[in-house]
Amino acid sequence: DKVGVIGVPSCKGQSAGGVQHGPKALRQAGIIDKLTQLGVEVYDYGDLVFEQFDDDTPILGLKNPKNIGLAAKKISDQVSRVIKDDQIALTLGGDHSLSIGTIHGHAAAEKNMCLVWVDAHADINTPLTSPSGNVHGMALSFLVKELKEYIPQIPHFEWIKPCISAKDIAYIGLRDLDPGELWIVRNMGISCFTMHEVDRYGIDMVLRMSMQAINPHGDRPIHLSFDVDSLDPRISAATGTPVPGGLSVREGIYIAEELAATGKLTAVDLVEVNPLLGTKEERDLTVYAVYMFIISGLSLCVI
Ligand code: DIR
Ligand code: MN
Ligand code: MN
Ligand code: MN
Repeated sequence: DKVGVIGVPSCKGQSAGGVQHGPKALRQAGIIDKLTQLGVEVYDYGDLVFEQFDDDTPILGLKNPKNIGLAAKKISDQVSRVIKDDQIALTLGGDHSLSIGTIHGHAAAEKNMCLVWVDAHADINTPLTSPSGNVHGMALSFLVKELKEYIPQIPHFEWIKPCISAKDIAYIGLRDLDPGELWIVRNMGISCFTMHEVDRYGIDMVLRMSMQAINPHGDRPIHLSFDVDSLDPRISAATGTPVPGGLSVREGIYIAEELAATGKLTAVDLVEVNPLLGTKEERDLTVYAVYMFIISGLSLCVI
């Protein structure tokens, strides 16, 4: 198995400084060496470099449209290339707005892909429902076909074509939604396993139900978009929007292991690690949990 690593030092999809240092912190933890030692063929493409535009006026409240829209195009092209080269695209973020690019690029390379979104948040506000104007909380809204008529024209976002259907998405770990998001999740037909379902059924059954919903024959390429704030803040304090009552380390890692074991994992996003938040101990624990998640998941595919 081959893995292509793409660093995405993005931060303009949210308001806390520091999340752009996520890729560096994860690299320094030794992810690439460890994967290589375990027999994974790793291709490291380094960090994408984004031109910075300071004159970036919000549109309809949406902050940094130009920086984010242009970055997403670059991310999409890179992920698409890596997947077409038959590598698992491992994207190290950066804030979750980067998944506009990774999912768009994945869908361009693999028409039939499906998506598992692991997060405390649904990240499906439209520019009109968003209470914050932060694009990391809107990423999915630009990609879901059924939401097309609800999305206003945003400069630098015109190229983004909705590429995934509501029925091809499973959420895991949700526990903090805005009113517009709750309406969308209830009415659009996205499979949703909140922390309540994780408590009730256990993570293994939640994964089985997720796959039954979006990938019943097990033949579709899988995109795993993992926001570190899905984990409980006792583990992942070094993130911009921690929410109590999250996944345990093992529950998080179990998701990576099970999806890797399908042999169909094609893209993984690892987002919202912010090494400037929390104490040194908290930051080290957050990074170590992500390290374990990636190693346990991606080394399994060679066993
Ligand atoms: C909130 C927070 N729903 C928003 N979203 C976050 O700004 O739209 N996503 N933190 O990770
Ligand atoms: Mn989140
Ligand atoms: Mn998120
Ligand atoms: Mn494999």
